[in-house]
Amino acid sequence: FDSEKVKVVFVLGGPGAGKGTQCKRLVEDFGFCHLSAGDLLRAEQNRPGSEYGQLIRDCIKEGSLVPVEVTITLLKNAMSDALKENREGSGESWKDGKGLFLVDGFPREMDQAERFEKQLRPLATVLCTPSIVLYFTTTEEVMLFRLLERGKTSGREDDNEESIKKRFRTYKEQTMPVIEHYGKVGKVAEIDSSASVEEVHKRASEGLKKVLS
Ligand code: UP5
Ligand code: MG
Repeated sequence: FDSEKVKVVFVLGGPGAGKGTQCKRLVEDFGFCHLSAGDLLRAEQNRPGSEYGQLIRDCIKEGSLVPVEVTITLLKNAMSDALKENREGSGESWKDGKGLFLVDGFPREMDQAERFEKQLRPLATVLCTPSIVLYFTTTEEVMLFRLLERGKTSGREDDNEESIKKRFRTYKEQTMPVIEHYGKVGKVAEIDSSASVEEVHKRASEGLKKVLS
């Protein structure tokens, strides 16, 4: 494994667009390292003694963004751990050592994108500039339906209609400009994620191969 060859792909799309589901499938096929910013925040929220627990809980419920310092520190630690595990050959992060990070649900606003480029890219001597974005898109109707369905069993405090509406607003106001930015300067693979998981997976694999080539 050569850390010089680490690559980063941002996986973006609205709440419930299917980012997490598709990342899992891509990991099964290709052995990438999947880092979900939302999952890292939820884990930190539940970590006993975390000084950020309440702050994260409040932001997630309100569908607003957790201060970037918190998220970027969690991502940085997770990236360092994955790189270290890989160097030592002990980790599961990249099963076949392809050295590609799927960063799911981040960056969610331009300031976060800039912080990532400055603080985290150098850490892994990460290649691929400008960044590659895998962008899952479907209608709000579909996303709302999926999230309400999931909410019946997920236990996620933001899978209710009120929080979902707020998440949609944050996404449109703060995250869409990030996607437009990378669309202008780099490679964005836009994938219609309205179809079945299987069909979207096919499109995602093709889209990823195209943007990586
Ligand atoms: N499903 C998926 N694909 C399907 C398909 N093709 N057909 C039918 N059903 C499909 O999928 C959602 C649901 O839909 C699942 O039940 C799935 O089975 C089904 P999932 O893959 O989980 O979608 P995803 O896009 O990952 O949805 P998620 O709810 O995770 O999106 P969010 O972006 O809202 O959530 P995230 O965890 O990234 O962030 C949560 C909150 O954390 C944010 O609102 C914010 O408050 C905070 N946050 C930050 O502050 N900063 C960050 O950098 C990141 C998060
Ligand atoms: Mg997710």
